[in-house]
Amino acid sequence: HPDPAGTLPGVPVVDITATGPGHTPMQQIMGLMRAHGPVFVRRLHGRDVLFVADADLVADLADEERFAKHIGPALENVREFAADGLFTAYNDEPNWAKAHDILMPAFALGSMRTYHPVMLQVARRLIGSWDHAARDGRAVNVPDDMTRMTLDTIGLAGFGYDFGSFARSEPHPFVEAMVRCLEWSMNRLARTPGEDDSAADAAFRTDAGYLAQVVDEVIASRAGTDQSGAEDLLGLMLSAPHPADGTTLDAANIRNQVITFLIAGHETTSGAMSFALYYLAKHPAVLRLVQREADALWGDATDPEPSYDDIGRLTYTRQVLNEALRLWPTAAAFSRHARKDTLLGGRIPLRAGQAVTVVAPMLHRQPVWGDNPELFDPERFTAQAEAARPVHAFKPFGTGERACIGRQFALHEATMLLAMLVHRYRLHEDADYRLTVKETLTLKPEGLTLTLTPRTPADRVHAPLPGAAVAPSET
Ligand code: FDE
Repeated sequence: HPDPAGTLPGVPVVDITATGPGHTPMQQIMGLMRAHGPVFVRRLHGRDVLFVADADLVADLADEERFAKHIGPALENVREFAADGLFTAYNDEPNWAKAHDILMPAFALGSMRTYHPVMLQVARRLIGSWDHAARDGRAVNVPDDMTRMTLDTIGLAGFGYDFGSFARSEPHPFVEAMVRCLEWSMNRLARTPGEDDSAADAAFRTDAGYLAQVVDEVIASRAGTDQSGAEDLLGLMLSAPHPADGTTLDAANIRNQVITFLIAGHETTSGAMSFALYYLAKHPAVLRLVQREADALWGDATDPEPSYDDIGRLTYTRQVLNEALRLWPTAAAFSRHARKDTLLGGRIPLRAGQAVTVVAPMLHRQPVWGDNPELFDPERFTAQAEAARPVHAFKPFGTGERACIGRQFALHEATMLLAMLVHRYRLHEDADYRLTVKETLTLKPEGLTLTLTPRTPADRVHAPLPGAAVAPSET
């Protein structure tokens, strides 16, 4: 069996067979890139993967004429439970284009108006639970609560289904099963060829069966009712005809889409909000600026009513989120393959079908980001700074026609929640906390806790926003 990657000119090959990828394979890849540079081949049990983070090579990979999304081994494993759902469908699988065309309108920026009230409703559940914790002087577990929030949001906004996560002391069993499925997908990559782990596989099948069963309940609670007015994802899937051929999605595909959205729509977004809160707690000056932005909108209101339009005004909050996604893009890697034989970046020969994996956390630390890429600095995302940077230097949402369909959804949800939280609470970090990034295919700050105290009018920031027409009054 030929070993094409190993013969790539000037590309180092690093064999990790002796240690294996461990439980944090992404951070291992980051470490190897720090040692060997932003292009290398990782060899594991004789299987090679070409990883790149070099900004010019990533820009080249974004060329849709020459490259397309690749379903690599990790996504092949996820296919075992999400099949031809949008995230894991092959490019030429007819259900990809069909579902994409039917669902695109539901994710256009304007559609966020529809989801806004539900996002707000769930944000208030989280706040209710954090108010309790604040009163009792109890620390909150940030990633757990962010996951409650994002699961309830995608469930309600997408499918009209209430997971009721804040009424449970433990995560919803759907989350636990799903996380185990993702872990299985990741751990299966580390097996030696021919190695089978039938206990793990059996547990996986039980979990995958449970996911399918929950999803069937979600669908059943809707099917049979009149869907003609339903604008959410499930309503569209059950009723909207494809613009070209007038057919609707079949039942098996709808199930795969629901599983896909429940996974894609909550793990990644909750991780992004968790990292943002981590950095805010560590950077009081930045926190102060986010608070100023929220205070300018909502003043001393004890229960502000953020409007849809308010979220578009939270530009600094959005910069903070982008900067958190730069350092820890929660869907950290995506893969591309060559459509035909080509030279990547004019120098690395690739055969048709050969795959390359983009390592976003390292792309986001390349020299185009300046001399201190490890430094958390939301000023990197002012409109001016963004305009000065190559467009493909920031890729937390993938690229091209297979890029994240949920991007606006995630950003609207996360921006609103962050602003509401900093408006309401002072955030106190646990001084002993050291960032440990947990990997379950997606990334999370493991065990991050915060303690909260309610902000009072005296805590409000009364400085005008840059460019604000009217300075807020003293009270
Ligand atoms: C997608 C996505 C991506 C791409 C991948 C590849 O290429 O392979 C990425 C990178 C992402 N995504 C990311 C992210 C981040 C965040 C925060 C998110 N994401 C969020 C979300 C939400 C929702 C709902 C979603 N998301 C969804 C989704 C989907 C469905 C997909 C697939 C698309 C196609 O068509 O392919 C994605 N996402 Fe995301």
